Amino acid sequence: MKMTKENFIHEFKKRLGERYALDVKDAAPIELYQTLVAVVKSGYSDIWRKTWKSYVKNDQKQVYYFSIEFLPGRLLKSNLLNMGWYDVVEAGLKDMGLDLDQISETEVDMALGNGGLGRLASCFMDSLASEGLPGNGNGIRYKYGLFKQKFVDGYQIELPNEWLTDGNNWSVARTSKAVDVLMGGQVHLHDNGKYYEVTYEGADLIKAVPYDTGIVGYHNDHVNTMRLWDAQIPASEEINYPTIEDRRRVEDLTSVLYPDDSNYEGRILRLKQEYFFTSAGIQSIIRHYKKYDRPLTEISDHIAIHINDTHPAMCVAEFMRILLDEEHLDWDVAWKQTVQTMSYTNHTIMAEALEKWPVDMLATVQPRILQIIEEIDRRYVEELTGKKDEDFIERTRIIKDGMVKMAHLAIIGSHSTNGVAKLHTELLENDVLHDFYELYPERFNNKTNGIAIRRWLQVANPTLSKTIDQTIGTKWRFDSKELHQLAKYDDDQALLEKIGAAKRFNKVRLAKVIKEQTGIEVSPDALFDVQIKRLHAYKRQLLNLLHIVKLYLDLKEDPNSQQVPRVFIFGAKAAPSYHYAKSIIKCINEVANLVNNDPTIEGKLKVVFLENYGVSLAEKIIPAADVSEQISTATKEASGTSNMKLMLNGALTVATLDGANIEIKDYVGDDNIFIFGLTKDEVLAYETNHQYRAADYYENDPVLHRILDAFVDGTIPNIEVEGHEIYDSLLRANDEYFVLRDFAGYVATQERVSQTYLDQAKWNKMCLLNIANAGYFSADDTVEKYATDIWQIKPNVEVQKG
Ligand code: 26Q
Repeated sequence: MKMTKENFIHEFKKRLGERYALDVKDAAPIELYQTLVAVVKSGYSDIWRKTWKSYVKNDQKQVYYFSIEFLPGRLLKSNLLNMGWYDVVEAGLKDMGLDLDQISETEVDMALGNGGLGRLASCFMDSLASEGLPGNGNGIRYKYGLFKQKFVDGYQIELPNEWLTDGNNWSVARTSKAVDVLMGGQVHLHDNGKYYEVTYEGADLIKAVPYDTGIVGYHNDHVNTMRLWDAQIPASEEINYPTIEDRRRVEDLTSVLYPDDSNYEGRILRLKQEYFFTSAGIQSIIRHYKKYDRPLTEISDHIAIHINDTHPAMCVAEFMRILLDEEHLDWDVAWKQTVQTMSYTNHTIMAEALEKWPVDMLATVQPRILQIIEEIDRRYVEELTGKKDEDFIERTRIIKDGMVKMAHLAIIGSHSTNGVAKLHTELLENDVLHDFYELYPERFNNKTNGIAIRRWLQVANPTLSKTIDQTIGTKWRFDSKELHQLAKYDDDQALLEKIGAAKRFNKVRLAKVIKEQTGIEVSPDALFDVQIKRLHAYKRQLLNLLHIVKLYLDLKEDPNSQQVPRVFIFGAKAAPSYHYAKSIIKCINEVANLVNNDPTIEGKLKVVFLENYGVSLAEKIIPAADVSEQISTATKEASGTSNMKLMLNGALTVATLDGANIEIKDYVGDDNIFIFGLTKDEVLAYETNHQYRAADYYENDPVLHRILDAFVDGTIPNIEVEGHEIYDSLLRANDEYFVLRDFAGYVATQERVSQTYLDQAKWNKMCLLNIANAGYFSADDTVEKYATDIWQIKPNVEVQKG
């Protein structure tokens, strides 16, 4: 994709004229943005078409990544970068008196995900394309993205996120590729001697319309597709949807993204969403496969389907349904193809997040799918009877006590189950899924998560990127493991100073954002201590808050006590129904008010909770972070991915030995990370022996005692209710996540952090070594491992890399 500055300017002006009959100087930001998107899209559309054609021509095996969430954020800069147009377009705009940064800010984030899982899916989309791999996304085009968060009196309130109001400029509706999804009603089977004829009575017919977005690979003339489905009323069915309510029922299906993560609620609409995008995706895959007259008995040689967490686990049953009911394959033949085609990633071990759906509910949503799951379950039990004891079978079967266990369906119906970090996979094998590991050891494997280095370093942090170019050249931009070359320069004072200067530049930039959004003044000389992730008890934002309250009380007692000024920065959304998490938000906001407005603190301590955390805000916070808080209770965070993004941008990690933190530690070495807290074995021991008594820590540690009292004695104002809730969760409910147990270790570690920060040369050296080792967490490498070990797909033969 070649483009010169002159051609770009010409093309841009021409389109602006055609579209809006406007000159550059008269155009509004949104008009400039939409014009730019049109130019960019026309720049890759031809290659998009050719990429797809080449898959067909070469009969390449393709993977379809099924995920109920995708969280791409903004696409403009990332597409420009991947096309190799970034510098030319930036310069061309500048010549016209325009600013790329400013135009880019006009783009509304595509926020069709909650957090880690959805963002991972989007990093994988970028990497699949950039590796030239034949990979497609399959998901839901929600009308409303994840809610917009506002704080009113320190409380979170949720506003609708109407991201489609100006139309989404990147996607194309492919009405001609729509498929029909059947839901509800009753199903009848008639044995005609050869197979069962299946008829549905009183079912709803829903038209699934795909919206395709091009996913541009990095400098490789390769564009993949992310396909998101919208639910519509079929024109022929007007008669069956006579009332507004009837029509609303259909539209509601793809209206909102469920805002819960790590905690599932058994809502029927959610189950319908899961079936809707699963069925639409599977139908369109099989329809396309059949166009080329290949036998369905070999389909697993040509396509792979990935189940991202259990949300699309009905893929297993839907695939079987089509092979059985529509293609009339024998059960055993169909089952073999299904298991060979499917693979599954687990993202959590927390019991409350594991999906279990009532049998009755599934009967209402899709009775035929329930029948097929019942038959899979029956055959599973039959097969194991006599080989395994009854307990084992009852523990592992799919349907138990009137509930369908989706993880069991995904594991039994696929050839691969993977965890997302070494520790997490180990826990799956030895603990949570141990029975299945015993049964199918060859199915289990680890794939440690990775991130799109392009977005999280090249796009988000151009200043640091340039410094890296000047030191080791630009090869790292194609293979991020090359970042390790930086390690050789760990005594190069000039470079260390430049790294420090880049950080400072980004801190000034963030300080401006903070001032604009909150009115709070922060000094870029202070240490920026960052915790950005969903709000959840296990992630322990509360531990961070207790430390802040300690620093505040110390400063009140002795104004000279604290050495290093710190700015604590939070970004976090709580699920709207998660009461406790919302109380923690309120408490953080009230502590912030107290600290920031206390003149005796004199800016030695600031607390900033930025509203509406998301991908675009992350792109501003991460490059400016000095410290990365990764402090979940060991065993609870499957992997984490913000830990990788922050490390890549030269933040030093304060961490428990949880998720991918362990692998970060292994790469950077003990001297370049701050580790504290209970280990996995200690946590598991407490959870079995029940010998933890949180109150002991309150009673025996006077510091902790005072801090906790501050939540209930008025020291922190305006949290009469929430302060007691938190106090009670720790002392009465015995502190489920061992916050008090880990507190002393955490404080001691934070003191070491402050001491280290005083020695800027040492600090910058540690930053450098973190950047140098972050290249090992590239999603490019992660998807390559999925491609070889799980999907058995190869890069497009026509791709030229580099
Ligand atoms: C399920 C059923 C009904 C409603 C909602 C849900 C639901 C939605 C989202 C359940 C879970 C999620 C999201 C989970 C998630 O983001 N997990 C994170 O995945 C990351 C990528 O692997 C890991 O890095 C994180 O450790 C993990 O918490």
